[in-house]
Amino acid sequence: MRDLTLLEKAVALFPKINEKEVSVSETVSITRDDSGINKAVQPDFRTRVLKKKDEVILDFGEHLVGYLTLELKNIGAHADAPVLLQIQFAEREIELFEDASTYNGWVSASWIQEELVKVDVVPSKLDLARRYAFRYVRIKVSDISSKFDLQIIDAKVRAVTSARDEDLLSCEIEDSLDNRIDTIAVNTLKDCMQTIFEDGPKRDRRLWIGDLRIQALANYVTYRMNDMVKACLYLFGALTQEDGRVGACIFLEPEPEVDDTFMYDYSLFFVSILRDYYKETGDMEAVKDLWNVCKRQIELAKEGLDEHCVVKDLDVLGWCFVDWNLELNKQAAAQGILLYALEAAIELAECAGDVLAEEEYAALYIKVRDGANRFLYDDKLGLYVSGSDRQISYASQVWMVLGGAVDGKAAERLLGKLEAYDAAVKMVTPYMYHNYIDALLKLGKKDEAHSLMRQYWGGMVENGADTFWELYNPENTDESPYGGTIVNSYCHAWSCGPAYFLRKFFK
Ligand code: RAM
Repeated sequence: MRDLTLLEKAVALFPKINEKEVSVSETVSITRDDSGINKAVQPDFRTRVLKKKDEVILDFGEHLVGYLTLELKNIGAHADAPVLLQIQFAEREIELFEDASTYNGWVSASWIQEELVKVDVVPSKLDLARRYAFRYVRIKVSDISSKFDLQIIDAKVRAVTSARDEDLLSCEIEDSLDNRIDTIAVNTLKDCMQTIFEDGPKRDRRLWIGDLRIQALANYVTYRMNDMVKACLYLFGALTQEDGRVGACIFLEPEPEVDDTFMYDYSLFFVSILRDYYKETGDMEAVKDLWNVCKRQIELAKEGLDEHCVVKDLDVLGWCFVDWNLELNKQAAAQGILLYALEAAIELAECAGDVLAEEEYAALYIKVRDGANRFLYDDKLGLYVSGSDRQISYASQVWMVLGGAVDGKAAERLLGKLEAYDAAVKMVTPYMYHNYIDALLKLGKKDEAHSLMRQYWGGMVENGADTFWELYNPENTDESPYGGTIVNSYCHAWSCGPAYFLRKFFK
């Protein structure tokens, strides 16, 4: 369904993209041995005379999103054949050691940040049309005529983001690790802020709702581009699926369009993002415009309940997202997320003056909570179980706490038991860790929340992160749900949450 009025409002709120020219910080070599990755400064690339198979690695000193321009010159005879260049872009050094030809995963290999370019005329300026996300660029002369050599006399990037440095709220954070984590989280958010809040500028470069929830929270304490959050909410509200369901993500080009993927949790997060936005801005217009979209999401979520008000389990991958752990059963987490969204819907109903809806949701909340505690709670274990195999996971307990199925001391006991339960299915993304930290904060466990954030995001810092990653499993740093780390994204929106936690709770 397309609501053109909402769509027009969304497009009118799109931010301007700011551009900044960035030069190479250093020319480097990057090698790998048993001790890990070694980076060494090399003579400036401009001084190199490149023959067949020679290469240079440019380090721009920071993670960027943008367009590369190379100025090329021939040395020796007139260019009598095209120059064949292989250009690789990497967000992290490790990507330079991956072999694209061996990738065989289920996400398209076309995301791999690599170009093979033929340059017919040299000297010339080579402008790469595609936008890339990177800190490093490796340029290899794959082939060149023996009659001339190549010199790269300049390399520049036109870096783009809609975030403006001058708008960033300043924040004094004394502890050096916290300060570093905040800076990296802010950079992550910044590079994902384009016309919309993108999930990752390397891949998928589109508006996903689960990512938006966290980006919006981080935005409120950093760049405060609240109209951009509003634009994204209106896009989701304007472009729903045929039955009025909010889709999991939106494409912007060639025309804004909703994806055919939907996820039980992602559709419901529309309600909580609008509630957070309203709390932040007091924007009644947005609540009025989008209230019916919220109501439809609750109606559709109800269709997924059985006679005991328990979310019916499905084994189709992706029916509900929750985390990128492929073993995870999603039923109990979905139940908790429904409760979480119902709480937001009750608040919004009150502010929209929709008394009937408010009463209906309050009654439904109690039934869904009772359903959780009667049918998804194992008395003996003292933990929530999920699916027919009664799986125990972090995600299930965390979402039950966040949804309020359990609270106070009982919730503290639940999380204590969880930590002692070794076989519990673990979390693999910063996205799910974010929710765990949120649950600890909800229970007033500020110190534990803070130290978990330092430990987990600090692990990425130790691994040299310039921006935070899509996936980080400390127990398996090579983890990828896609069948190969070469398509993992290393500047991923849903990992920018520490900026929100640090600035709002841990100062
Ligand atoms: C990944 C996307 C996005 C996330 C979805 C569910 O592929 O990059 O971050 O929201 O999965």
